Amino acid sequence: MRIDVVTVFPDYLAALDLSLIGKARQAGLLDLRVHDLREWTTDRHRTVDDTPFGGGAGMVMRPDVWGCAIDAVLDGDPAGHLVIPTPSGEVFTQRHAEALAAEQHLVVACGRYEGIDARVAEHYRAAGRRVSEVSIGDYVLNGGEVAALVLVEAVGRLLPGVVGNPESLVEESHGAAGLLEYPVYTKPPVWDGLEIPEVLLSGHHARIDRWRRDRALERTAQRRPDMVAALDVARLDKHDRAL
Ligand code: 6GU
Repeated sequence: MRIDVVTVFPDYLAALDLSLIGKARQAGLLDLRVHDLREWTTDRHRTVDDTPFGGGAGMVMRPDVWGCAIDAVLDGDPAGHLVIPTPSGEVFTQRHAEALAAEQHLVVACGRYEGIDARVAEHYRAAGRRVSEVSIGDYVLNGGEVAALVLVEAVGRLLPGVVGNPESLVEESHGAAGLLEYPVYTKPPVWDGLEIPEVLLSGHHARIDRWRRDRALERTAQRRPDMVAALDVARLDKHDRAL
């Protein structure tokens, strides 16, 4: 997969050289290219923003500069999917990550200030392109760069070969079960006077599975009642329902 990120702060994305995503890039599983939006400015001051029509505080990013940048990184690729991080977007979930991981080419346009002139999204939609405006949660950041980091990591780890053991992707929170993950433990078996749940030492796989499912249900009910409400009742067993 190819991902182009366009930003006025390319250094913000340096973290994508590290860890699993950094390795995926080195291995050629992810072709990630970070670009400075100012490359596509034409004036002496390399201006990317201006005052909002209609008045109000802050600055808005100019559509002409963005149009040149996006056209350049789309590279004539009809498969290029434009992703615009914005607090006014749809809330980004694991379902969005899965859908984006199936794409061949993403272009992530990071806005700053009060955002990007709305005609940019409109222009690319009118041209028949897929455009996703996504928020990473109900709070406000100063720009789309941190959201781009979140997106690239959430999507990148789903690409074949990026996570060493694909089984790690099966049981996690926000996975197919629609539950948060159960609590996990490792050595030492006693730490600070705290023991691990005895069942995990039993070697009894059916009992361990049951215990984990109960804890996942319990945790989800406490922390995310919205996720419990969305569970498909037909897929719960009688133990689940008793909880
Ligand atoms: Cl994608 N951008 C900004 N600026 N703030 C946000 C966000 C994005 N998602 C949540 N808050």
